[in-house]
Amino acid sequence: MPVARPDSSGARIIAHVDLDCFYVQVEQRKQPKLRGLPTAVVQYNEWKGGGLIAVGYEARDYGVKRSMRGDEAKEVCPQIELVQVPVARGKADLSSYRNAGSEVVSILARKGRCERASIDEVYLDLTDAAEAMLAETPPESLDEVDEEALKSHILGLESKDGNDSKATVKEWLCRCDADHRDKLLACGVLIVTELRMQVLKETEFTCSAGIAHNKMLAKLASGMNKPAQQTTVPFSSVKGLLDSLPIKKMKQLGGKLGTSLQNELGVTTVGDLLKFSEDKLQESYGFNTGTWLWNIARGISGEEVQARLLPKSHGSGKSFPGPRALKTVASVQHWLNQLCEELSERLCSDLEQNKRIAHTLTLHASAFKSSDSDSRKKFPSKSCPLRYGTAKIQEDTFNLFQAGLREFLGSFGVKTQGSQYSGWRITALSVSASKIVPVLSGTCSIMKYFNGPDKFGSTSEQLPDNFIDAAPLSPSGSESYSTLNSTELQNELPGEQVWIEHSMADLGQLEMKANTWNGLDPSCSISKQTSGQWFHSGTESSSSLDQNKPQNRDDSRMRSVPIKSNQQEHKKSALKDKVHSCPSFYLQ
Ligand code: TTP
Repeated sequence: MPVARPDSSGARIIAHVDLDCFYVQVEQRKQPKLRGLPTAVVQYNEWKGGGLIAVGYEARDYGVKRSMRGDEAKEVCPQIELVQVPVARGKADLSSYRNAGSEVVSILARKGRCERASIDEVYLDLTDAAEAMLAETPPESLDEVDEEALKSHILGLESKDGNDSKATVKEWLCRCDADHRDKLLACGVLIVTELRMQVLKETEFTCSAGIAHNKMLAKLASGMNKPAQQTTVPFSSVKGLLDSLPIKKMKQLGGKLGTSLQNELGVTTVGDLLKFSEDKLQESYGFNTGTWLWNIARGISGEEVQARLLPKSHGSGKSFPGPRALKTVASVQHWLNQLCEELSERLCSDLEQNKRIAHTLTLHASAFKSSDSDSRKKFPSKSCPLRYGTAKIQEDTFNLFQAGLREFLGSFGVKTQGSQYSGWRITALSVSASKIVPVLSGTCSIMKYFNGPDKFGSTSEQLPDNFIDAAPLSPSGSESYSTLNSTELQNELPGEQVWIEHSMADLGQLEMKANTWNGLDPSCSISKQTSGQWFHSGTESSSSLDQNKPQNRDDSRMRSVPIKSNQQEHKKSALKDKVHSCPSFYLQ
C-alpha cells in the first residue's frame, strides 16, 4: 500500500539512472562483434527459440519485442543475433549481469547517496553535489557547456524559432535569473551528464537518466528518452507532465488501485486526480493512500533515496511451466538442491566480499493439485533461521518444502513420498535468504547468529543507515529485485516462518576461540585477511566430511535425530555439527 511521506524541506536533486537494454549491452561487451547489430538475449529454452528477455535498440527498430519468442523475432528480423542467457545448474546464471550492474553502481555512487533499485537501475540523491557546484562553479559562470549536456531534454522547454535545441538548452542551463530550484536542477543535469559519460568510459555501457526534485518524477523522466539520453523535469513542468500521464503508468498504480481509480472514480490520467479533494480520496481509499494519491497528483513525493549499494536479499528460483511441472518429491529435491547450491555460493561471496550475513531462509513454491476442488489454494511460503553451509541450506529448504506441501495438501491425502506420481504438481520453486546484516566485528560467539534472542525479528543487529557507504561494493552483488520474467524467479517474498529444530539447545554456552577452530565449512572459502580476523576455510577442511553432500554423515545424523526426545543424547553431536556448519568468519 502506498504511503504518503511529506516532501522534504528544500529542493532536492534526485536522479534515476537506468541502463539501456541491459543484458544486451552486457552480451555485446562480451562479444564486441555484436555491437551495432540487431541483438536480443533469450532465456535458454528450446521451445520456439526461447523467450526474449532483453532486446537491443537496433532490433527494436525492426519491430522485435520482449514478448516475442526467438522464432518470432527471426521472422520480423531475420538477421537478428540471439544470445542465450548463460546457464548454470540447469538454470539461468545471472551473475555476469549482476556484476556488470555493480560496476555501474560503484561509479554512480561517487557523487551522492546511491540506492540500487534493481539489477540495472539506481537512484541518486545529488542535492549536496548540486549545492556545492552552485556555490563553486554555477552553470551561469561557464563559458562552455559540455556537448553531451546540451543534448539533454528539459521538459516544457520549447525550441525558440531560429535557435537549435542545444542553444535553447544552454540558455536554460545558464540562466542567471532562474530560481534556486531550477539552478540546482541545472547543476544536476551537468553532474548526471558527467556520471553517464564516466559510466560509458569505464564500463562501455550507455544509460539513460531522469533528473527531478523527487524519486517519482526522476523515474518517470528516465524512461522518456532512451537510449543514452537524459530528461529533466523543472518544477514548472510537473503539472503538464502529470496532466496527460495515463494513471496506470504511475508507479504503484499499474495494478488494482489504478484499476479501481479508473472504474470507481473515472480517472484516466494522473492529472484527473486533481478533481478530487484529499477528504474524498481518503474516504475512498483510506487515510494514507488517499493522501498519497492527493500528493502524487501534484508531483509531491517525500520518498528518500536509501543508501543501499548491496541487495537486501538473495534468491534463486526456477519455474516449471506446463509439461515441465514437477510431480515427485525426488524431482523437487533435485531442483531445490540446485537452487540452494547457487544461493549458498552467493551467501558465501557476500560474506567474503561484504562481510554480511543472512538470517532467514525462505522457500516459495507455486503448485496445484491435479484433481482439486480448491484450486485457488496457494502453496504456503515457509521460512526458518538460515544455517550456513550448502548441505544445511539444502536440508532446511527441503524440510520447508515438506512442511509447505503437507499444509498445501491438507486433507487431500495424497502420497507425498517417493518418485511416483502424487497428484500434485510444482510449477515454480524459489529459495531466498533475507535479513542480511553486517557481521559484527569482534563477534566470537556464533550464537549471535544462530540462537540469538530473536532469530528473526527484533534483533538488535539492525542495518545501520550508513552501512552501505562503509561496506565495499560487491562485485557479485545479487539482487532481490524482480528483474526476471516468469521463467526464472528471483524474489524477496515474505513468507510464513516455520521453526526447524536444529539441535541448537545449548550452543549458547559455546564460546569459540579462533585458535581451537578446525572444523571449517568447505562450502565457504574465505580468504585470509591481512587483519588476521579471517581464516581460510577451504583447504583446511578439504579432508573432512564433504558438507556439500546432503548424504554426509553429519547431515544424515541431523535429519534422523528426533530433537525433543533425544536432546541430551545428541547434544554433543549436534553441537559438533553446528560447529562444522559455521563459517570461520564468526571467529576471531
Ligand atoms: P529493463 O530495464 O526493464 O529493460 P532493458 O534494460 O532490457 O531495456 P530498456 O532500455 O528499455 O530499459 O530490464 C533490465 C534487464 O532485466 C533486461 O535487460 C533483462 C532483464 N529482464 C528480464 O530478465 N525479464 C524481464 O521480464 C524484464 C522486464 C527484464
